[in-house]
Amino acid sequence: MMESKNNIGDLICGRYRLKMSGAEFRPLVMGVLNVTPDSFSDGGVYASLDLAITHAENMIAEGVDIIDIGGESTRPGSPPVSVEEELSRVMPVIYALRDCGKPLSLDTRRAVVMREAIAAGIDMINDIEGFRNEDSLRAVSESDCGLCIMHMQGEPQTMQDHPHYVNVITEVSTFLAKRVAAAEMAGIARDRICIDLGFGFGKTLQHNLDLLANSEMIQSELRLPLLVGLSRKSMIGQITGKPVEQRLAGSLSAALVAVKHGARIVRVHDVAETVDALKVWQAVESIN
Ligand code: YH5
Repeated sequence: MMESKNNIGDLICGRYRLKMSGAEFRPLVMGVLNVTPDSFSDGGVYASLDLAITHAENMIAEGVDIIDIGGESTRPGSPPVSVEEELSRVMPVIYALRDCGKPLSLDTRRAVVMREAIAAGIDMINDIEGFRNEDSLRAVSESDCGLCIMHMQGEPQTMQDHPHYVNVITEVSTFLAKRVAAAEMAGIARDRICIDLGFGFGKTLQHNLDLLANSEMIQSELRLPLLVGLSRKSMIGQITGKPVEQRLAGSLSAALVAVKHGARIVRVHDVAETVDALKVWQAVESIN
């Protein structure tokens, strides 16, 4: 039988094997767990370990599939966080959630932080720099954790100043293909990798929309599962005219649009609402 263009193999991440297509597949929800005291998304409420754990427990009760722990804010204007500070934020959370029953992802750009998290049993590393630092590829190659390889143009502090592409679709997909090849060269099996177009990371609204509309094509060309992060982002604000605290409806719509365009994993702040939206999607997808 001919292999369908939508057929993407399972994603191996640490202790877990996640189905990415076929009859048992449903789009997965990655819940954002910020442990940054300066985070706009939780206003410092989750600065303490106890509150981060409570947030994680709530997400689990709401049906989260993957928990994405982040200790470094990459918002333009956020103060840089030292390695020690990042470690002191994320490591206690990783230890506390280690046996929560859900795959744990860590949003970090630092190879030393990756190594510590891998030693503590993290299941996935989510690197917004796409593992461009060769030391980060070495860090993950010595483990069996999953990788999320994301595209970003420029650096977080300045990336939204003048985003520029001749062809955003080919530039982003070529970048991802090169990073995937580098990961494979470093001994990382392809079935450990998912890709992310990096919405809002050095992109105008038009760039974001072009990428979203062409997500399915990029995913089928690279033949790797696509993870999409649109939740609460400026793009939603630009489209709806709403401030960050009023972007829930826009974010839910964006999650459904992403899934319509092939996304296998959606990274979101509002887990309960996204799980419901995707249940409605899935009810129609799984007839017969
Ligand atoms: C992502 O897309 N994003 S952190 C600005 C906002 C709202 C939210 C102004 N880490 C991604 O969530 N990892 C982040 O409003 C990510 N993909 C992956 N893989 C930025 C963020 C946000 C930024």
